[in-house]
Formats: sequence, structure tokens, C-alpha cells
Amino acid sequence: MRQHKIAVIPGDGIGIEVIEAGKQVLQALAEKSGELSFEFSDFPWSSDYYLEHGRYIPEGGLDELARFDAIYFGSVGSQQVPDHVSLWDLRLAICQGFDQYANVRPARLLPGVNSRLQGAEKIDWVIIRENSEGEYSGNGGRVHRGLPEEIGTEVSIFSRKGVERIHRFAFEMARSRPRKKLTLVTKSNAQRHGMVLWDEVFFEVAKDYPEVETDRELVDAVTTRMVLKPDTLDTVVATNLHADIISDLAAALTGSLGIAPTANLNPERTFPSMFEPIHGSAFDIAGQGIANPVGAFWTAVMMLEHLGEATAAERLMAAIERLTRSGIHSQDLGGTATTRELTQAICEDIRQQSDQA
Ligand code: NAD
Ligand code: K
Ligand code: MN
Repeated sequence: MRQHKIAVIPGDGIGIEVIEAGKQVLQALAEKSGELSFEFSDFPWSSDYYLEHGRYIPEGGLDELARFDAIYFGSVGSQQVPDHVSLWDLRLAICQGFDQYANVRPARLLPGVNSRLQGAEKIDWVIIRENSEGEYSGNGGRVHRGLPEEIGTEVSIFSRKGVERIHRFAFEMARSRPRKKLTLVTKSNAQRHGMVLWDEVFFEVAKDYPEVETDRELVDAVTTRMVLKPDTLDTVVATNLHADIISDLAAALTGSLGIAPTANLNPERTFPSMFEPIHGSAFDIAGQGIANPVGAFWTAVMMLEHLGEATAAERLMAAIERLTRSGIHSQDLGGTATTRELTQAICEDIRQQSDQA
């Protein structure tokens, strides 16, 4: 029996609903397999926890998390706490504490899902988001607070080491995919220091990957290319901020923010990696039981792949695709199915898959 210890942090809003759904699906996979089991440990770290305790992560919390094989995360963000507090004190504290510098965001139109974009069926992208530096390095400040002279700075810091490791990761990803194509996205015309470093290091690293075809695009231009020529992109590497934005666009072009998964990876595996749907707490639909759990399910596929459970990952992805192809959708995709109905349908599919599947 292969056992995986999973730290579960549902967080806030629909994060709680979709992660509960994801756990049920993982449990169904374990039962189906008979050789695989999950030991889930729930952590109540959320905005409610913060309002009660004054912090998102208790003393020694990261050390406790470090013992797990992976972290399954929902969302953090509440109307009672400023977003910059919740983001930095929980999600970014984990990403940075565990050096999860590679954020991987696949985008692909699932069968049976409608996109507003013509030609969206050609989308098959992996966006690699640098996850530790740049605009999110945490440097900057405010002086002359409250005065007309007040200044706020957001200092974006890139190190050669940080840039090189994300480019290497992106080249490895591009090489592992059929098209072996990597697009560098920066804004080096306007951001003439850090972004120029990105460009330079990219073409240095490219020399080690002659089999990977490369090109480059400015971040504003790449948004038009994503819409007008989606089939010309495959693997994309971009900074923390730029990739955050273009990956939400990618999710919308492939149907809904509710579908898209992501992995925050510590590629060296010194620390656990963290897996989450890309969406947030969705205040407008939280508590209604109608959130789309597919993003959390696809996230579970990425977590299974990371844990070396290729068969279970394939089984789950096949079940997700059969579900979307059948036309049973949640409201964000124009359907009426609830989170629970979609979860039950996936669990049922897994139970009924033939053992050869
Ligand atoms: P959001 O992703 O929560 O919601 C944006 C829109 O997409 C909403 O209309 C929502 O209903 C819809 N949506 C998102 N996920 C859905 C799903 N699974 N099913 C159906 N519809 C879905 O983004 P937001 O409104 O910008 O942020 C709300 C809160 O979430 C904020 O506090 C924000 O900071 C936080 N947030 C957290 C994360 C994270 O934890 N990684 C990511 C994004 C936003
Ligand atoms: K999330
Ligand atoms: Mn985002």
C-alpha cells in the first residue's frame, strides 16, 4: 500500500467547498486502486482563524507542514481582511517558505466546454509563472503616510539565480512536450533592468536546449496573440505578476476560472509542493454549493502526477473529461449542476471505470 500524507488547507469561501469535493474524489480513487491511500490532515488556517488568533499560520506551522508529501490548498481571501494581508500571510508565506519557485498552469479546452473564443480548441498551453521574486519579492514601502507627498513603492527584484532556475525549469517543461516550443514573455522595453536580465539569461539557457524552439513576446502583445493566434503558443514563461494576469485570461479563454488548476512546485523536493485551483474565494457564490469543483479536481490530477501516481492521475483526468463531455456543467459554464452533483458524478465514474482503464 502506497500512502501519501496530504496537508489540506481549504482556507476561505468556495475554497472550503471545492477542496472537500476534491478530497472525496481522491478517496474514491484510493478505494478504486486498492494499492493507494491518502492520509489527509486538515489545517484550519483561514481568515476566520486569523480574526480569532491574529495570524494565519500558528507558531511552528510551517515546520509542521514540512512533514507532508504535498499540500492541497483552496483559496485565501475574505471581505473581513485586506487581501494583501491574507495573500502574504498565508499563501505567499507557504510558497516562499518552501521555495516553491515554479508555478505551473496548464490551460486546455476540456471536451464539452464552450469558449467565447473561436478556435479555442487549439489551446494547449502550459504557463510557467516565476513564483518567488519580482513584483512579489516583498520589497518596497510607504513614506510620508497620509501626506500629499506620500510615496508607495513596489520594488521588483530579480536575481540571476532566480531567473536562471525558472528558465531552466521552463525549458525542461517545453522539451517534455510534443511541440518543444517555449515563448519568453517580458516587458523589457519599459522595465529595463530586471526584464532585460530575464531576456539575457533566457537566451543563455537556450543554448543548452537546442531542440527547443524559442520566441519572445512583450506581455501586452502576448494577450492579443492568446486571443487571435492561440495555436502559435505552447509553453510560456513569465514573471510572477505577468503570468498571474495572462493565466487568468487563459482560464477564461478555456471556459471558466472555475476549471483551471495550478501547482506551486519546489522542483528540488526539499520541501512539499502545493496544489490549488487558480480561482479565489468567489464571494458572490460562496456558501451556495454551486462552485465548480473541476479546478480542484484537475488540481488533484497535478498533485497525483507529482506524487508519482500516474495511473490514478490518468483515471481522474479521464473521469473529468467524460463529465465535461457529457454536458453536465455548473452555472459558470452555463449549466445547473451543483458542486455535490458534479462530485458524485466523478466518484461514480471512478468506481465504474474498468480495471484496465
Ligand atoms: P475569484 O476567483 O474568487 O472570483 C472571480 C469570479 O470567478 C467570480 O465571479 C467567481 O464567482 C467566479 N469563480 C471563481 N471560481 C469559480 C468556481 N470554482 N466556480 C464558479 N465560479 C467561479 O477572484 P476575486 O473575486 O478576484 O477574489 C475573491 C477573493 O479571493 C479575494 O479575497 C482574493 O484575494 C482571493 N483570491 C485568492 C486566491 C488564492 O488563494 N490563490 C486567488 C485569487 C483570488
Ligand atoms: K486558489
Ligand atoms: Mn491570480
